[in-house]
Amino acid sequence: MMKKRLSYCTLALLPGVLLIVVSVWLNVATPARANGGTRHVAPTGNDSSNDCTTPGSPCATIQHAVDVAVQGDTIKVAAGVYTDTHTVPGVGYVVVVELTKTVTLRGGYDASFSDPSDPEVNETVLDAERAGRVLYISGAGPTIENFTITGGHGPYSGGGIYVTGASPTISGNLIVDNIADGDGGAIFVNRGSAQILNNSIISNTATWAGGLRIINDADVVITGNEIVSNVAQISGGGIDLGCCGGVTPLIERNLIAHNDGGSRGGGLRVAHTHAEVVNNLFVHNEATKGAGTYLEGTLSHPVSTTWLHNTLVGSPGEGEALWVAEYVSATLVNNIASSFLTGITNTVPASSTVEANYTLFHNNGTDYGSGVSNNNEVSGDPDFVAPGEGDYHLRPSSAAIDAGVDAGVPVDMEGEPRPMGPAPDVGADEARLRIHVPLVLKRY
Ligand SMILES: [Ca+2]
Ligand SMILES: [Ca+2]
Repeated sequence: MMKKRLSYCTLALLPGVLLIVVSVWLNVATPARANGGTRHVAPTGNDSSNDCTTPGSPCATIQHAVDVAVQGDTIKVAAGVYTDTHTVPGVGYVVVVELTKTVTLRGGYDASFSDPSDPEVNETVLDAERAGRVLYISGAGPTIENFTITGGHGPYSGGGIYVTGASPTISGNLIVDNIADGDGGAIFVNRGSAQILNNSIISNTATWAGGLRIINDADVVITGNEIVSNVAQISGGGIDLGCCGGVTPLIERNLIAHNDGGSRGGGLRVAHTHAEVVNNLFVHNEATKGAGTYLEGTLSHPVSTTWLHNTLVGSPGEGEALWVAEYVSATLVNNIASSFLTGITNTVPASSTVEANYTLFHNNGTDYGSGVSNNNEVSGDPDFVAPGEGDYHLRPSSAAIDAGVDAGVPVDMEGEPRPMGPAPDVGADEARLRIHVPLVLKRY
């Protein structure tokens, strides 16, 4: 880059004839740009003797493009439905795509493969048709974005996407209607790390963890997702974090709504590990214990969790925003718990502590029980804009506005700056400043 810039500067100073000579030399010296870094896949394509590098002659299957790709390649996939399941050699899993190299896999293209891709217009569906999982990722750091991932069936863990010992970025996908017989209907992450960003994770089912299952100290970031209507029979409807406390997964700016966690943890279950939970909106999740969230540790793997600026809304007379079982240390600052049977319940005060600061409890049967240290409580109506329509922004009359304390969170659930006005708002939304036009400007 530096060299190129230097060439332009030098050229500008040269007389015309010399300029032509140099230009000709540059043209000769610069090879035609190879297209090897980009591969192309379309339903109309052909895999036979095809390295997928020519947009006009794409490959037919994503797996073939992955197999011929090298580290760092981008594989562009055109709109259509891809159902080509096959067995991963050595592992025996049936998948649509196996990824063991660091490539970018991106859907949402039209037949010309021109950027940017648009999955809304060019829906690119990976459908395992219940023959196996959709994606199996191990030992690499690929990016998977702008796909619809559906029809997956995990014989045990991971219905849609199975990640083991890898560090993928999974971004902008619709992950819908996948099933795991065991845990992780949508995504299962074992060890490694994963960035799970801005996906819609909807209507996936499993025995444990209907949506996301994270275990064995996988260092995950779960940000900006819609995690809705996932079902677990036993625990963790939306997200289920498991063993072992070596890392602290971050759950930030997600909508976690209408998930069913069976016995424990409708929206979220955190068990035997840590979690930082920031700027999330939990709405109408269900479980026998902990409709919003269920926290449980053991003596050897206690739970330590920090909750900043979350809004938890239940169905009046049902469930708990937060159910705390044994060996939990929970610190809460600037949260809203509204319309639950019980806001926060600490069922084992002998081994668990809950410190709640600047909490707005509203419309609960009981706000909190014994074993909850409640300080600087905020009282009043959060006065959401239109909860019946899923709009949990704060009205100007909300008791949550400017009622919080600086918790070091610089944005709100939608990425707007925090604080606006004199102080941070309690809950996931920071209400936009009302603009007061100064008198002097009103004259003009
Ligand atoms: Ca404010
Ligand atoms: Ca806002």
